[in-house]
Amino acid sequence: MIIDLIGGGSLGLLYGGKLAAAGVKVRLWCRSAEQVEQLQMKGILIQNTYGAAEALAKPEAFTAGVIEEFASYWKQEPGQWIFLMTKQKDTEAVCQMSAGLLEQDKLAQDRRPGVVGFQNGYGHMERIERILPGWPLYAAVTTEGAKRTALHEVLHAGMGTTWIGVTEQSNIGREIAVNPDHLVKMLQKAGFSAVLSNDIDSRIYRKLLINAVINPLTALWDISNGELLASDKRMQMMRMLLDEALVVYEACGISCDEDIWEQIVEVCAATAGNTSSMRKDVQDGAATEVDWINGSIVALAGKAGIRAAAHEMVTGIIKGLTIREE
Ligand code: KPL
Repeated sequence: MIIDLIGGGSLGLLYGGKLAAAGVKVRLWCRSAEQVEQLQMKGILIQNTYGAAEALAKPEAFTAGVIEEFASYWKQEPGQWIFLMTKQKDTEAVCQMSAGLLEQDKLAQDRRPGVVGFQNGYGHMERIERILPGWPLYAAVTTEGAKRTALHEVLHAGMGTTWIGVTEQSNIGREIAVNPDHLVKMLQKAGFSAVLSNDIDSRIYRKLLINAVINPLTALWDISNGELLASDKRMQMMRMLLDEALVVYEACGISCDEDIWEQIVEVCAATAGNTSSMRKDVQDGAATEVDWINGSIVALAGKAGIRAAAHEMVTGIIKGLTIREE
């Protein structure tokens, strides 16, 4: 089995490194030639929170290349799975490129690899399906905590679970899907807690709430996830964002766990020292995923004919913090 992981960020390094170290054939496609050079020289090092090496994938254990090379490698030796581990904003371009893989291929139908979208937020699976109609598409939701610390190094900040499943709106996955059992076994072999989910939509909606509360506030105040719990004022803001999102969910008929507030507090505590992905993007001056996180709550509200003013506001403020998003 060959797995093509697209995106050399924290998740790409974590999954790529652990899978390669466990003997799974992986190809990691990155944006920068500099990162590829580092990976080819040093391999992938995964460190645990005690500063020890949790896994090391030697350079010869995997293939690293720039994204532009992906199609030509794939044509020589097709892979069975593509993990989309790019940010939301890059996902469509990567899918367009994947669509091109099978253009000339007479056996296209049989050779379509399974595609797994790991993005935060909501709405991406619909967009992926528009670009890759008829492909076996899966959504993954993960609670793994990871932080890239160098171009070839990642800190495994918290062990989590990865759920993989077919979303409700997907009209193809269930019939022609590449069987994911083997993939889940490979992930388990590599040390991940991975499970097949027949209710991935609930997981996506739950994660959306967690991200819609934690991410913009940590980015705005430039604090770690745990610091959100350090003051009543901060927690009131969290509660306000959650309550507004819950009104939107109810208006849309989306059900949600009764203890979602407790779950959010627990995520903050369990990832106390972590920098949320949105805070990191703001720190780096990079485009954030706010449009797909808080912006999704605003869009869902719009569909239900109501407004989500607080989410609208944080979306605007976060976008204002990074020039490239203006
Ligand atoms: O998923 C996350 C993110 O940073 O995007 C959380 C759960 C907030 C952990 O940092």
